[in-house]
Amino acid sequence: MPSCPVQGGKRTVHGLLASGTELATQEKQPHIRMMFAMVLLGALCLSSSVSLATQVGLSEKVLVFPYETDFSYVALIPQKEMGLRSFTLCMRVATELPEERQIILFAYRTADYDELNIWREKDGRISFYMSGDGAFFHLPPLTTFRTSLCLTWESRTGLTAFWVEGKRSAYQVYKPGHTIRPKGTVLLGQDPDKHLGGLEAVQSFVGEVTDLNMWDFVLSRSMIQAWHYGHKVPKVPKGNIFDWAAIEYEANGNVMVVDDD
Ligand SMILES: [Ca+2]
Repeated sequence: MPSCPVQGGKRTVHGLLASGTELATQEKQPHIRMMFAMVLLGALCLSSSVSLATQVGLSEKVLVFPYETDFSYVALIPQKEMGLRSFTLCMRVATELPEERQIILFAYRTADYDELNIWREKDGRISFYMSGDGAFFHLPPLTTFRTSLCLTWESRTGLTAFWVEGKRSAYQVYKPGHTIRPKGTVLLGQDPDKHLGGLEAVQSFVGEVTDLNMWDFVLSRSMIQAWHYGHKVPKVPKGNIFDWAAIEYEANGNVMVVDDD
């Protein structure tokens, strides 16, 4: 299927394949079977381009958000509920957006709260918000070249830091005792002002994201540095909330999944 890059969509593709098999066994005529095959192929192409079929796995792939929109996003489905008292979140990100432009880099929202949002602010600082006021960091600027960016936070102490190219920022103490609430939605590309809505083009992400991984604990310095250099298990544990190689996601709008060349 050269013109139809289906990424192994789970629910939709399985459903279509199952019904296609039933039809094919009922009808023995070869040309009829061919027709079913073509219909099935067409349905698969359609489902990959217009629906929110869940796809699985982005190993060696990059998400490209080519335009500023208020509708393009990728929803990420976590492997476990995100009621969190600590985490490490890592991704590689590149953008051409001008320096003074706000950019949403990661948004996890429940019905009433921005649970875990990462921004580049208008003044260039990188910020981290959990349900209210944020923590702001002066980091090297995001550019057209990929930056490896991690964020760690631990509720017991409140210690939080960004890690750029494997190097840690100064710690800040942010919301000790806080718990991130479960049962929300993670979006890349857009900041929802309400759960599953209120998207604004002027805050959208334009650029590339790859290798996003998340753990429900704070990785050690050596693990974060190993991740930065592209190492995997056993030097870096697999993400137990998001593991890029096995990540479940739903792309909407103008988002491209391309080979990481
Ligand atoms: Ca907003």
